[in-house]
Amino acid sequence: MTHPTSSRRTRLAVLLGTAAALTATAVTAPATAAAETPYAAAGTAAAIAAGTGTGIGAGVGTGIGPGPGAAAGTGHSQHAGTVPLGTYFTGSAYQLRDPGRGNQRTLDAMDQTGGGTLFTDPDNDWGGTGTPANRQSAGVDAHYATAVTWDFYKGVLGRNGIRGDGTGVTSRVHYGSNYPNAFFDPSCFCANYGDDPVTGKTLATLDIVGHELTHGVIASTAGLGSAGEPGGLGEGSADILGTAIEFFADNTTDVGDYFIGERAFADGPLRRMDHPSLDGHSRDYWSRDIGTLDAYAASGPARHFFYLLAEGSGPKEINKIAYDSPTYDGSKLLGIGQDKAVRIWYRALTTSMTSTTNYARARTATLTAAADLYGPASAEYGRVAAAWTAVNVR
Ligand SMILES: [Ca+2]
Ligand SMILES: [Ca+2]
Ligand SMILES: [Zn+2]
Repeated sequence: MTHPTSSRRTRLAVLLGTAAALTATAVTAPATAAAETPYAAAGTAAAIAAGTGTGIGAGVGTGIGPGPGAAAGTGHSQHAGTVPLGTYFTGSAYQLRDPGRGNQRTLDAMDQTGGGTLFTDPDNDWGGTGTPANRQSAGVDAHYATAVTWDFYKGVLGRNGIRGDGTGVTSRVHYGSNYPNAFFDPSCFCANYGDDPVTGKTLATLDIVGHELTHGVIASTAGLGSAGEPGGLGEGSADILGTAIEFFADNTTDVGDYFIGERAFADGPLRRMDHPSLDGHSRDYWSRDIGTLDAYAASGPARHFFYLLAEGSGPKEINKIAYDSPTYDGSKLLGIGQDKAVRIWYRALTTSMTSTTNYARARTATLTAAADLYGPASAEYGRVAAAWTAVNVR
């Protein structure tokens, strides 16, 4: 990637994940640039359909008069091709509401910053041809990615919803006007996604949805602050889980990668994990001043740690994308695979980290998690230590 433009820099700086952050952003950068922007294994698509499909839809129009209930829809998304959707049949129309996943709902914010209207459809086929010309299509992206996120957290990590209480979030698309950003608001337990003014496309991609909903997980677990090193670890956690969710989706249109937001913007990814500083903004390694930087720049070492732990250092091709991850001390690292790396990070996040966790304590937290999961004498434990050292956290 090339050097970021100043507008890009602005966007990086405003890509925040909380309501408070949004307020601050709205004050400093109003209507112009950015108001705010940020899953799945083989079988996810099938799982989504299987989890909600009861065959109710098939009875429509037979005169039998199928009752209300869960249904299996088909969505035409902007970023992820044709996808299955968990929907609800009221008896006369379908809603973008997923009874199989805590009644997660998706609303059209109608370019406003409050309220919203639940998407409905007469035949359970959503999104037209999957372009911004059809208002439903953005809703398809959000509803699908939110379902994948639910399935990832439940199926892989054993977490029952974002708060762990089985409740689904509300998603709002077409949030604001020319708002190329996204954020999670714990107060309404809702995630909001704008549209990129350049392309008109929604920001509700798999990795950004996974990122934002992970802010909801963080809010109900570690509670990492939004500034300093805890802020960097919070944004890093959201990128780490968001990336794992994108890989879990196993989507053939939005293929798994170690970039964040690569499908959301015309000018390429917002951030990357193998070599964070290539975005012109993020740090690759921990340094004493890192807590004085914005949370995105400060999240670089966390992202980089995760990449090194999962995939190792040096040149590597994954899903036909070339990476080359450096280390602070020139060390050569072997990865333990993304699945183990995610489990270690998630356990550390939900059992050890707190609002004030800094990088040094994150190292300790992940070592404890690796010892709990794989044993204190395991190769995994040793590689966690080596990956932190490789980003200068000792
Ligand atoms: Ca991708
Ligand atoms: Ca990505
Ligand atoms: Zn964020």
